Amino acid sequence: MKLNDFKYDHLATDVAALKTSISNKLIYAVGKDPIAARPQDWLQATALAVRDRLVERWMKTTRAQYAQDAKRVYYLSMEFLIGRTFTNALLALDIHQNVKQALAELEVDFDQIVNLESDAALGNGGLGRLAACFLDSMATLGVAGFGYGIRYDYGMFRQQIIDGHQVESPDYWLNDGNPWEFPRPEVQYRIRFGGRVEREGNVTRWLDTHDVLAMAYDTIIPGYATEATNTLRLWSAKASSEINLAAFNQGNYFDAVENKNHSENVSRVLYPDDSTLSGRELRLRQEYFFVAASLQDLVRRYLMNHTGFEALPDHVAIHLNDTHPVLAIPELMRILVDEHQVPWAKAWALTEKVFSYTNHTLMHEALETWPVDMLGRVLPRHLNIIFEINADFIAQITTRFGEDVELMRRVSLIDEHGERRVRMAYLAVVASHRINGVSQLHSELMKQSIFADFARLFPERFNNKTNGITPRRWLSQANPSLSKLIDNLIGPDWRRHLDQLAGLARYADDPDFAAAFRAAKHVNKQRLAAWVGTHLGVTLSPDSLFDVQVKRIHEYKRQLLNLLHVVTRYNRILANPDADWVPRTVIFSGKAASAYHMAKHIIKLINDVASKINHDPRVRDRLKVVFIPNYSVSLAEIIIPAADLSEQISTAGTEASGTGNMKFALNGALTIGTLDGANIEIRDNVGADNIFIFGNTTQQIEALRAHGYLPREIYEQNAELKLALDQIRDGYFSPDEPQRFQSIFDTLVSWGDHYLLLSDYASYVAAQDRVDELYRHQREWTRRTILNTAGMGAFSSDRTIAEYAEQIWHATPLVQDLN
Ligand code: 26V
Repeated sequence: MKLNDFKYDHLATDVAALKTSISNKLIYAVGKDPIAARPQDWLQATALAVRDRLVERWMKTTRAQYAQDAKRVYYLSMEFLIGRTFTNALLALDIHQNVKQALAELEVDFDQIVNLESDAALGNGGLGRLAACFLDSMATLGVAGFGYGIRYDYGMFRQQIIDGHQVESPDYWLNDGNPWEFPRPEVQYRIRFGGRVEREGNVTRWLDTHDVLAMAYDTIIPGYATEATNTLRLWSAKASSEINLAAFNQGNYFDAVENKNHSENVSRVLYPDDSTLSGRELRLRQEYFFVAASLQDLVRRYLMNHTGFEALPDHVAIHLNDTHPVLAIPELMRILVDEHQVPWAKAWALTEKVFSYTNHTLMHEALETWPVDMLGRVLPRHLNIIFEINADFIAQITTRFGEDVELMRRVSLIDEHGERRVRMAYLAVVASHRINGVSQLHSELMKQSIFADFARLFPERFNNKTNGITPRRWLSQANPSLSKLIDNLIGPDWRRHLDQLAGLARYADDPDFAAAFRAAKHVNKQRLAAWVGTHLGVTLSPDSLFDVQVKRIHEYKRQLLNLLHVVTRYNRILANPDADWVPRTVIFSGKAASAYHMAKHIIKLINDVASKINHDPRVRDRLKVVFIPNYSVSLAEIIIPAADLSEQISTAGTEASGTGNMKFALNGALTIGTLDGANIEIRDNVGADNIFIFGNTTQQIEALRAHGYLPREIYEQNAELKLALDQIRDGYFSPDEPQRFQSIFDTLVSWGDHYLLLSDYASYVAAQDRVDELYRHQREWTRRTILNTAGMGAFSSDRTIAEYAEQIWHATPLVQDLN
């Protein structure tokens, strides 16, 4: 058929057209009579109607990419923490009002159906959410970016709090279907595992493998205020032979499908532990599974209009989001050398130009290494290739530095202490032309610590790209009341040019604007209070100061330090009930990895402290503590805009960047924080007077550790701290089981206090006193919150992506002429 003959409806976005589309979808796609349709059916129908309106731009973008032979950026990530898509799509199409109106005319409650959408929670925390913000910004900037990852059947577990304990249950997010994805059964690749390697002269063959199929599912990623529209392609495992026919014919139906189930397990569930590497074989198989599918896919796309691989780095950039996709490196070498007979040295030169890598943590427990034995069993050819890369690298070092055996041992891709293991981060560094950290501090520490030798070997490769967040989701969508206020003052373009928020600064002293800013915050606090009232049956006063710490529960993030302040405040209130207290609501939310016992114990302690304080009649409205269960992207969108105070209190040198810190400050919360990660850059941008900085610096922390840190002395010398810790130890908060929190006491007082909470306690409590003092002066408080929002322009992920595109990927945005 000629393209000219091809006709389809160009879909309008006025209310009448939307009404017709939604009605058609309900009847013809969902198959429901409007009389019988449930809200869930209306959501499905509306989502499909909205999705249709994205498809046209999507196809135009794909054509433009081909026409311009654009350089594609492939962002490989084990995690994409997308959250909900519906309102995001409405914003991209600028049809929020019209859809709301169309639904109203159909007598459907817009807010009700919005809240029925389940989150795509295909990520643990910061790293996965960053990947989602980056997709949004790549599309918005017109970078030809593709996300590649895994379509987990089960995302991040659901957290319930039962009797104060975290209880996990599976997150089957696909229960109601996923209207945003397009299954692509025609896009399937064979993924090989196991087997053996055979060499014949120059030819290497990988034989007798056990195969799984990877099938593509595409999700549209719309840009904002542009027609540019990208793709997130997620892979789902399918058994390579549906059923075992021999078993089936003998009537063994269960045996017949067993192999199918086994193969398909590879994309079954997201690993929910982001604090330690458990080294499980299934995780390794997941990593290879999605990397191998993605590389076959992108090589096929490249070869569609290029011959030979000479030009590969001009058209392909592959970004490794942490080490999880690092097997892409030996996989590309295998494709080039074994399948396309590119000479090894040539293949390596291409590989180095194509790859770049971001490190997201310095925590030793989270750095990936895989046992050589396991890797050899699962991926024998890749292990050979890694050994060969290592041999070349060590030879290169020898040429440059002579036979420095210590150096070789330190930088080898193989850790030879005990069981031999492959160091994935080193492999990433050796193969990437650019390596970045995620804040200025983190990028410096990375060069001084885990990659010190490599920073000397390849100084030109190391650079910083401070994280950012998408203002579309994290201000425009999450905070309509503040967004409207900003629109009225400076117009709507800040959504695309966040620097324009600087224009708010000159209104910081304007009493009318300050009152409106405060009112917007109040609306958000009421919204959260209503949510908590409905879901948890706890009454919160929007007039109290909302003090919020939401993030994964981890010892280094120091939720316990926050809790020590809470207990201290409680004791002070009891000791001095008639003083003029600033009422506070302290809000926690976050998940603990299921195997991380201390983190789960911290959750129990938070809940026990909350229950004691909230039920103590002497406290009344002066202090409330709540733990909000099942933290998620969509909960963050309600919690963060309601915060007055943002808790960013990690031990200096441990939080690589943080991105929650940015979301809070953008939404007009003041930060109480350490000089860690991006907090430092937030201080520089919002002004040191407008943030509560406390605690030891990275250098001071290092010095304390080096000179024998003695937490017990601090405990003995600080009466308020001692009281709080003794109460925790003696069962004051756990009368039903007085010993319950002995181990938390011991961790801090007797076993070294690894994250130095006690060394920062006094300074933290003093900072909290300054918070109270300022909050009493509402005008001054509000002035500073305005200056926070105004100062956050630099933390748009658009800025971050522009830097990546220019300095790492060398990818110029598409020329967008789609009309
Ligand atoms: C680590 C691991 C380790 C073992 C296997 C499973 C697994 C899964 C995820 C992770 C991720 C840990 C790294 C991470 O999330 N880092 C966070 O990255 C954010 C974005 O750059 C940054 O803002 C946070 O400070 C950093 O903790």
